[in-house]
Amino acid sequence: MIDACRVLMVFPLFNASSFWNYQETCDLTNARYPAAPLGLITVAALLPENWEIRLVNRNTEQLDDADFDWADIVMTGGMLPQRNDALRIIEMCRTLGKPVVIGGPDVTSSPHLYSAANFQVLGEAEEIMIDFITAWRRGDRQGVFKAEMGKTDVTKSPLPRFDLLKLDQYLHVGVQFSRGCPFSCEFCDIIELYGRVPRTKTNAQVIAELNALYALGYRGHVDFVDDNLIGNKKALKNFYQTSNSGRIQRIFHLNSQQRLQLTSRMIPICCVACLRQISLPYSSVSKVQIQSLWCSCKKSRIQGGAYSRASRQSTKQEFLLMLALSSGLIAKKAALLKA
Ligand code: B12
Ligand code: SF4
Repeated sequence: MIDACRVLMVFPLFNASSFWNYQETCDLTNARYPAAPLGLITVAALLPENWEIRLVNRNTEQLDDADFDWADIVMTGGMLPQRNDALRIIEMCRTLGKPVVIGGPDVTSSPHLYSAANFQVLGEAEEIMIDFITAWRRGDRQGVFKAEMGKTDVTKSPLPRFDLLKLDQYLHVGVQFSRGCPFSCEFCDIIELYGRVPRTKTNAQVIAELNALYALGYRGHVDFVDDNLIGNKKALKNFYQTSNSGRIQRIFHLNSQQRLQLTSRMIPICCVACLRQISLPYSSVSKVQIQSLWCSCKKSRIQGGAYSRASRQSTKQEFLLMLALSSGLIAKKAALLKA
């Protein structure tokens, strides 16, 4: 049995032209990249404790030959706009004779494009990483491991290894409450990757994640990276009400990306839980519709900034509406909720 193992985790570069790189915002705030690699640090937490792990994010730091020399194995992967660099990393590994494992949403969607990797871990890794570890310990040097889509029990998802991050390099750090979405927008991969039934972590799990960040000295923004945060409104409401009593809500600014299924009841709950900004991506709607939506938000005294851009995934228009929940509104809604 081979046990000790040095794992080099490499988060591939995003395509340079992406709107989501927020280059100017990063320049203004001295951040190197907006978001941290939550997928890889979750996988890191699934590896045996005695395996050594080094994480290099190609969007924030240099990857050197010395990193490869150190490693017994390389793990990489990400989403579609990282594909070019992920393939480059696989090529480097092949040239240097290092076994490479690829995982994440892009290889799950298009495994045939990544056939040069030694191992493919397809889908959510929580319940199948153990199969890879067993195979590696047995001496296997190639294999494909596939999770049943939408079935992974996220209540068993480990606390991500936030300690592997250089927290000052990011605009925000992701925390995930749920996976899966009950909707089926035609351009979106979510239901094929994570299924139609929202699966939520327990409140204790998410609070433990926020506390872990706090214990590491992190005081910045937390981004709730759910596919559809309000896919299971009952669970979310329960979570927000639980987190309301803790110190967390006063320390962190929680951001979230979600669809406008926010009922008038959900907005005050989000406010009380200290959710400061909500991004609402819309597809297949007209500019007139989005403007009228923005106006109605303003009437409710929610400050908004609207951005529009052409969708990369379909020929239809895609809009992003940012809602900033002001502190005055938060206080007012909090008082209303308590009354
Ligand atoms: C937060 C998020 C964003 C954020 C931040 C992104 C970032 N840099 O982290 C923002 C809003 C910026 C964003 C933007 C975009 N996103 Co996005 N995003 C997400 C979201 C909702 C969560 C990502 C996350 O943190 N997940 C939590 C972790 C734990 O899950 P995970 O990454 O899947 O990791 C698990 C497994 O995949 C696996 N795994 C992951 N990596 C690895 C590596 C190895 C080696 C192994 C073994 C396993 C493994 O193990 C993990 C545990 O199970 C996902 C959907 C999702 N549920 O993941 C979409 C998603 C990744 N995004 C997607 C897309 C398309 C985009 C955009 C292109 C959208 C657009 N039209 O502009 C842009 C591109 C961004 C860019 N910079 O160019 C797609 C990718 C599809 C694909 N097939 O690759 C997804 C899947 C959503 C969808 N609609 O289907 N995104
Ligand atoms: S609501 Fe969002 S996550 Fe759900 S299918 Fe539509 S775009 Fe995808």
